[in-house]
Amino acid sequence: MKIDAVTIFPDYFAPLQLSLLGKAAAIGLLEFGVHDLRQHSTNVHNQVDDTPYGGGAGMVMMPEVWGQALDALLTPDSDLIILTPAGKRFNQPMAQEFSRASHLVFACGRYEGIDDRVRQYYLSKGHRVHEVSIGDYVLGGGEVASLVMIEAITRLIPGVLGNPESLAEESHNSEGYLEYPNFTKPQKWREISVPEILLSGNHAEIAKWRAAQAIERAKNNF
Ligand code: 6GU
Repeated sequence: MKIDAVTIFPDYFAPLQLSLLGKAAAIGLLEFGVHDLRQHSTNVHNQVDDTPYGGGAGMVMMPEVWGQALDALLTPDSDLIILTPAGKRFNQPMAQEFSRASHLVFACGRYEGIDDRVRQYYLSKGHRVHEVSIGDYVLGGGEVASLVMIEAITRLIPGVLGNPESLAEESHNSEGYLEYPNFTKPQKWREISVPEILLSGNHAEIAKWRAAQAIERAKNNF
C-alpha cells in the first residue's frame, strides 16, 4: 500500500519510521510519502490560509495550494481522506475497508479547515473522497488523526503485524476489539492473583469467562 500525507508539519510523521510500520516500509509492504503543503504555495510568504468568506473566527486553508499538492498525488486508484472534526467517525470497520485500498492520501487540515471546494472538486472529478474524524473532540490539526488512522489501517494488512494470530483472535469479536482483561506472569503480584479459571486449561470455560468479562467492560462504555 502507498500512503501519502500532505501537511504543513511534515515532522509530525517521523513516527512512521518506528516499530512495525518502519519495518513494513523497510521490506516494501508499505510506502510512505510525506509532502510539505507550503511547497505548493504561490505566495511570497508561503502563506496557505486566509480569512473566511462570510466572516467568523480563524483562518481557512486556501484551495489553490491544496489543488496543486493533490493534483500531483491523486490517481484513479487513490482514496483521498480529508481530516476534519466534522467528518464521519473513524472506527474498526472503516479501518478494515481502508486496509484493502492501494493508495491512501491524507490531507491534513489546520486552522478552521480546508476550503470546501477542494472536496467538491475531487468528488466531481470522480475521485473517492472521505471526510473523516477520529472522535468527538477538537485537535489542532489532522496530523495526529492521520497517524491514528494509519496505524489502525496498516496493522490489518497481511504481513504488517508481527503475530497474525492477534488479528485472527480480534476478528472473533464482531467489533474487532479485545475487551477482556489480560494477565501474564507472575501468578501473584502485590497480593493480587490471576483469576483461577485462566490457570485451568479448560479452553471452553476460559472463552465463556472472557466473553462475560468483555460484556461487563463494554457496559461501562455506554
Ligand atoms: Cl480528523 N481533525 C481535527 N482537527 N480534530 C479532530 C479530528 C480531526 N478528529 C477528531 N478531532
